[in-house]
Amino acid sequence: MRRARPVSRPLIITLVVTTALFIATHASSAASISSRLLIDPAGENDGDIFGSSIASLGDVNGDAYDDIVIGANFYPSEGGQGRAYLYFGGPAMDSVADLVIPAPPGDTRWFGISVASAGDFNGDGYPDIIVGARYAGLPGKAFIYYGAPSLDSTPDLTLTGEATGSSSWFGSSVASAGDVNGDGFDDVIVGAPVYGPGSTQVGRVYVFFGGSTPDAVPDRMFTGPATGDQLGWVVGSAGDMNGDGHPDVFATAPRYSRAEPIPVPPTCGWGGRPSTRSPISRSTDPRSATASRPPRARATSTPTASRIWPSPGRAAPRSSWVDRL
Ligand SMILES: [Ca+2]
Ligand SMILES: [Ca+2]
Ligand SMILES: [Ca+2]
Ligand SMILES: [Ca+2]
Repeated sequence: MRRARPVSRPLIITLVVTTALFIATHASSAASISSRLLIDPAGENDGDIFGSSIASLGDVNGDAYDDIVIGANFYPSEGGQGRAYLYFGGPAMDSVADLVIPAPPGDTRWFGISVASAGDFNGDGYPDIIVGARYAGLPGKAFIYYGAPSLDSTPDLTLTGEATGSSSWFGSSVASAGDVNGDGFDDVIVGAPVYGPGSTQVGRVYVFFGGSTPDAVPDRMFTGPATGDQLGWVVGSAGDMNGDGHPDVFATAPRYSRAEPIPVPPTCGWGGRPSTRSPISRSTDPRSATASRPPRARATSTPTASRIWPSPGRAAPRSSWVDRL
């Protein structure tokens, strides 16, 4: 099993101001941080919203230097399809994009509204890239590009939101989830914050398990419990919050209302781990607002799905959710 190459962790501070990227680096101690401009890429056109998203990718091309991706979801201008740009690190790095990723053919509006590392989704040793396009049709899409010394701008896997007859904004948020199910392949999480039959906008987030030949079928889904919650505005890896050796994930529901008649207050994330107990079907979980498809069978290491609820009397965050895979 090949894993992602370790990513160096220099102290890097990034600041995006309009179309300029400034990176401060070189730190021998917290008290002696100096800074200098490394690169300051700019968008191709006024109004293309270059810099609306940005992320570190790790070393996607295997040259031992970490790389970044920047989104411009209005490219060429407002109402356009969008673009994403890769900049390779290195001793001779510059502000010229090393790979321009155009919006894939078809209706892929707002391509680049979210960008992130996908971890090593296909387990080939190179970190991969995920780019969201929340107005790619009504459901929205997210595209995964595999890293390689000669990576290209053709998506290797396309993830599509659910068809409900209204927008779901699938791809508004994307992130690596880490290897939540412990199978040796990194996984991704995608948010669809306005998902909801009948435009209820409960929101839903999806976890897709990586693999040597991964598919585009979501392996876990978590749904906001009430109309207007918009679960999935922000998604990401939470590290290993509960110390069980498996990375956890989070998602936010910024429109959650305290006035909602929810019998148990929400908590804040999902913990990944291989199954050591009987799975709980969300379709029969009375706390689920929307029945979910049953988990896809895995040959090994099938996670479970059961929510972690706060202890009686313990205050719980109101803007996010906790659950356990
Ligand atoms: Ca690199
Ligand atoms: Ca990879
Ligand atoms: Ca995995
Ligand atoms: Ca954990």
